[in-house]
Amino acid sequence: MTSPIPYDLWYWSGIPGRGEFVRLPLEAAGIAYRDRAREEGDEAVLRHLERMGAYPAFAVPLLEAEGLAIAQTANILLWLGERHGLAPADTAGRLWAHQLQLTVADVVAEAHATHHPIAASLYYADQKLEAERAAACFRNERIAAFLDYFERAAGSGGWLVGEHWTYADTSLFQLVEGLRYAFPQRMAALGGRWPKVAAIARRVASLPRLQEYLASGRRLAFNEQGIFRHYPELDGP
Ligand SMILES: N[C@@H](CCC(=O)N[C@@H](CS)C(=O)NCC(=O)O)C(=O)O
Repeated sequence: MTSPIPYDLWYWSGIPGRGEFVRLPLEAAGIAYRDRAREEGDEAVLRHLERMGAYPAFAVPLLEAEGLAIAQTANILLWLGERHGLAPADTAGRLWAHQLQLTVADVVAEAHATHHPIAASLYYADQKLEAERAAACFRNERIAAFLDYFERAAGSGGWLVGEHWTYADTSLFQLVEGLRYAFPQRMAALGGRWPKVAAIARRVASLPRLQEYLASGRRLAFNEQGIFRHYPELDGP
């Protein structure tokens, strides 16, 4: 069921970033939304965050929908899951999808820390040596630890949770895409280690509305301003 009034998504206009974890289920479910920074520029995001009244958000993504202002990616998805049936309705299933999303968020934070291990406010060039050490650990230990986990966690119905796609699946897709972009050599070296994860990612990309979205100009390419960045010196087999 789609709201007659498009939702407002606030997220930086030039990167897929954490906003993409919200865009994907909106797009896959055909839920109308306005990508406000892409219409009005990133300054509008800053102005909006400064002017929020009750329930201010510290950072984007921020989704405003049906009188609510919801921040924190996993929180937004928890709400979308409940409101639009993009996750199981029962407590155990709802918490399971949320738990998987929080784990995706952990990987996202670690992936960001590979190129910004000291501080997000410093340039990459100013923390390059530390980044090389952080990226080596992430590449050699953490990618496999997390994806082994998602492989174990995947259900028998062809998706992470239950018999239908949920926001956990769209997030896993985006995570795998991001890791492939940032660490192509390492991901290739790990090859077919995660057949269920790879199948879920393929299934997500084949969802009819997502096929259309992924081929459209609305889909932002990964780049070196975002969370998943490809710096050849941070990759390796
Ligand atoms: N835990 C938050 C993290 C939000 C976050 O760090 N957003 C970034 C963009 S991806 C940001 O705008 N950060 C500004 C800041 O931390 O000052 C979430 O998952 O939504």
